[in-house]
Amino acid sequence: MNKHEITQKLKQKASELGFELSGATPAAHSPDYPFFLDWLQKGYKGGMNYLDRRKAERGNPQSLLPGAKSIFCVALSYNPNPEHYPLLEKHPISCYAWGKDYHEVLGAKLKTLSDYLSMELAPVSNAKWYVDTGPVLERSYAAAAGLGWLGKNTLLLNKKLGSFLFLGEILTDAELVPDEPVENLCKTCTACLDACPVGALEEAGVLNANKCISYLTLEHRSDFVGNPDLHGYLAGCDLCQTVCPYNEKAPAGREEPFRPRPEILELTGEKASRFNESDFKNFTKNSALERIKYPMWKRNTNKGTAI
Ligand code: B12
Ligand code: SF4
Ligand code: SF4
Repeated sequence: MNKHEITQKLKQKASELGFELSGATPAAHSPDYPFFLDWLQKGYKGGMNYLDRRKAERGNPQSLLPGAKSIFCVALSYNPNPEHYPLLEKHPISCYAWGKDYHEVLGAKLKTLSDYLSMELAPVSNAKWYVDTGPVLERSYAAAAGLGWLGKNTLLLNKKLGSFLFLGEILTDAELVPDEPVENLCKTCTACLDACPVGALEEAGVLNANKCISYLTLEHRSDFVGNPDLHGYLAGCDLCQTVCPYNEKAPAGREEPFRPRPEILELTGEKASRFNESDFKNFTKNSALERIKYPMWKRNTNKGTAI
């Protein structure tokens, strides 16, 4: 099979698996890598030391898969249903964690896709897939592969589907036909910069994690320094996405497992603050929230919620 056929069949399979977007880009150093290094140097990573530890790999896909020629990027929408959209305004859990853990959902699909590539389409090739946790500049490669552009809130944003998208990718030593990046359509809009209540978006496309509610609730492991306002959030933050005009127009995601679990629909601030460790474990089981530790949850609930 030639590279055109392989790429076309891979895209078709990605679509059959439910991925709304897919595209390919060469497995080269990302031109955005210097921004990443600069970002680390400014201390904007907060306490996420894992970003520092594997920084050399993040800039070089060859170190992850020697001989890699292409990166096949995919996106899966978790944009809420219209009936659940009003929850975005007050729910203390960000909608990325309303349903099943996206690492599991995308991971299962990517494994199937990766096996299809390396066993059927290009049988002598090697492939490695990642969702979120690998040392890959996922947004930069997804943008290079034409899945969307990097919005001023730093999120990968697609004209039709918005930014409530999870990303994943397959590194492969098979050659794929690359896609072209798309135009950045943020233009003069500054809705996300204006909406961030804590000034975490220092400038367009630059997020300072030390101030970001998403970082503070999900990633900051110890007691808070000072008295940050979490604006009613207990886990994650959606404020710079809910205001984005492209999300307003985007269709709901089709993935059933991302719909809110009953425990999410029934959650109140009072319930959340009364969870003992075992309630908390049940509540977070199989969701992306499993990464939060109970002391972090208690710390966050002490700040209060809007419901
Ligand atoms: C660390 C991390 C975080 C940190 C830091 C976020 C950040 N903006 O950097 C925190 C904990 C705050 C976070 C929060 C969230 N995250 Co997060 N996170 C990551 C992770 C693991 C690494 C991102 C990273 O490297 N950041 C460092 C910065 C410098 O890199 P970058 O944002 O990718 O920026 C690139 C470009 O923008 C460009 N660039 C940077 N600055 C500039 C400046 C200029 C002028 C230019 C031209 C270019 C440029 O170069 C950079 C390097 O490639 C990725 C997974 C991955 N492996 O990539 C998920 C990821 C970015 N997160 C994701 C999600 C869903 C979220 C949340 C929505 C979760 C939530 N609801 O709370 C929020 C969104 C907050 C936000 N506005 O970004 C998704 C984003 C999907 C999408 N549509 O973009 C990812 C891709 C995970 C996934 N596989 O789906 N996250
Ligand atoms: S996730 Fe929330 S706190 Fe972080 S940049 Fe966006 S609006 Fe600001
Ligand atoms: S709110 Fe406006 S500036 Fe921010 S990402 Fe969306 S279109 Fe771009």
